[in-house]
Amino acid sequence: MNTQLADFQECLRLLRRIVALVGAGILALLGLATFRGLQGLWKNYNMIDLATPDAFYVDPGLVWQFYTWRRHTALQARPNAGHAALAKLSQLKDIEFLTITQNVDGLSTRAGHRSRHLHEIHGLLFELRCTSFTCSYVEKNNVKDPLTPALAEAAEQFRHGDASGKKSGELKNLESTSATSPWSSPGFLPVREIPVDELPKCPVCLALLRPGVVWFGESLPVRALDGIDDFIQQGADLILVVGTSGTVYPANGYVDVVRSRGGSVAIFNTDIEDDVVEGKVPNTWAFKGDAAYWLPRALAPLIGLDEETSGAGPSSRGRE
Ligand code: BJW
Ligand code: ZN
Repeated sequence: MNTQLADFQECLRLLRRIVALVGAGILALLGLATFRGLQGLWKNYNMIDLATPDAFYVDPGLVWQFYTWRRHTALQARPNAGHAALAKLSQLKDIEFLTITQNVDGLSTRAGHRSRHLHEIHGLLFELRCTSFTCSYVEKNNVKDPLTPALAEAAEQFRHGDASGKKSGELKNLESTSATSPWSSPGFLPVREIPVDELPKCPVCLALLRPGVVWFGESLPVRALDGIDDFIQQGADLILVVGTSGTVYPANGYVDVVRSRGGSVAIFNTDIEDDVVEGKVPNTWAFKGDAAYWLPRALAPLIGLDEETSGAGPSSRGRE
């Protein structure tokens, strides 16, 4: 039993303005890889190195194969009890609530999260943008999988739980965690070279399309940043910090802003510093374990705990 749960829940009843900052850990046990954890590899590439404009400029075929895998795995995944808990919070009438998600998988929306209380600050896998400076083509909610025939292998190799595209027996030889999930990284397998004209093209100007996500060095959507600033400046009683390493700017700044304005912090993560877990950091609660397990339980006084939020699958098991 988490010793901080009762204390958190007692305070929770008094709070009216809540922010959630969400990262890849909310879906880690669904089999989707986090960026900086042990699974943060795609083939022999560090996922972080592929999330840059430079990587796309140098080898768009490589980066498109990576995002084909990401799109495919996100389409296969289903929102979990953590997503459901935040979605329920967004639907409450007497709580002012905002979710800032760094995730690009669209799972919050699929869980029923109210869109006006949700900012997807790193974009979406299912949005496509033209790379030409003179063209403003943007396509939303494109779930075609794969986007072009040349990308079929990057998606297809996971469709049957066979990350290698080879016979299932050969999968065991992969040097990665890939054998544990049909969605995990395909390990150190070679990447195909795909010519640019076989990649997704803009229907307006025929330039290369790119995923509508925010890479390092790129600016975040201004409307989202303004919306978040407005909300936090009016005061937030609490920030829920859910499954994020807090290493990426500007998302990582929101915790300190809320705290400096008198708000409390509740951390849901498998990896939390001992001081916080031991309750030594003022106005900070720690729920160490799977966020998808702890989030609905911690928020139960506000959202109730039903089948949807309690979660029945293995993804919701808590670890303390
Ligand atoms: C669990 C769990 C379970 C596991 N339950 N928990 C120096 C040089 C260049 C740039 C910079 C610089 N200093 C600062 C910058 C700015 C840069 C930045 O922050 N860099 C730092 C890395 C240093 N930021 C930017 O460039 C941003 N733009 C910007 O700032 O523009 C202005 C500017 C430009 C240049 C200089 C200065 C200003 C844009 C950032 C865009 C980030 N994009 C990505 C990719 C998105 C597309 C995609 O998904 O492919 O966003 S990177 C990646 O990191 C992704 C994530 O959203 C983001 C955050 O990761 P997250 O979610 O926290 O995942 P992990 O893996 O890090 O953590 C998982 C956590 O879960 C861990 O804590 C686990 O313990 C936990 N966990 N299982 C609960 N079951
Ligand atoms: Zn175009």
